[in-house]
Amino acid sequence: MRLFYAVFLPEEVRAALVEAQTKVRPFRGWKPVPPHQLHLTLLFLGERPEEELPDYLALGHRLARLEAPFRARLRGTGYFPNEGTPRVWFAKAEAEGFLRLAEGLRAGVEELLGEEAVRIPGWDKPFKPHITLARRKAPAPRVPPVLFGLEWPVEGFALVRSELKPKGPVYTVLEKFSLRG
Ligand code: 3AM
Repeated sequence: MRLFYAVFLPEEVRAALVEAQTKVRPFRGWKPVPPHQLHLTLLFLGERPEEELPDYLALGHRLARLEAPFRARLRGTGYFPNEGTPRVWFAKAEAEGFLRLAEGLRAGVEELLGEEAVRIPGWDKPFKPHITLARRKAPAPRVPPVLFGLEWPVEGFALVRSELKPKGPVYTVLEKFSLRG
């Protein structure tokens, strides 16, 4: 199972992001993320054996009991990579809480997997809280930045299954964890 932990977004944040996505819609090379799939990845786990699923569920519940709800801010848009040819257009999000959640999940996964954790794709990359708005599949220009002035309450996160299909990934929320710290 291809798994990741993520925060999904309330309707007003999604609406602002969908509005921003109109900037890339004229360019066929940019593939916007469908509105219901917009999310902020806390930790990507990659392909994991199904028997590990209860461990990842338990980790999510344990962390959610420790961490309190928080407010997050949506900043401007940016590109990964920033130099050269971009692959991803994203909206930057800010909150100490995202860092705490990402760090807590990482520590928990490290405890579960030990040395093997370093084999998770992207494990060595620093956590940069962002919401991917569009992926570049073919040549397409950069678009001017969009600034957001939005804050929203983050009350939970989820464990998500990602299935790679020809038309793009399909996400299924396996479990939601409500922050109760
Ligand atoms: O859409 P974002 O950027 O939040 O990029 C993938 C997506 O993040 C990331 O996990 C999220 C759900 O798929 N992801 C996928 N493959 C990855 C990899 N090999 C990866 N992150 C790091 N390494």
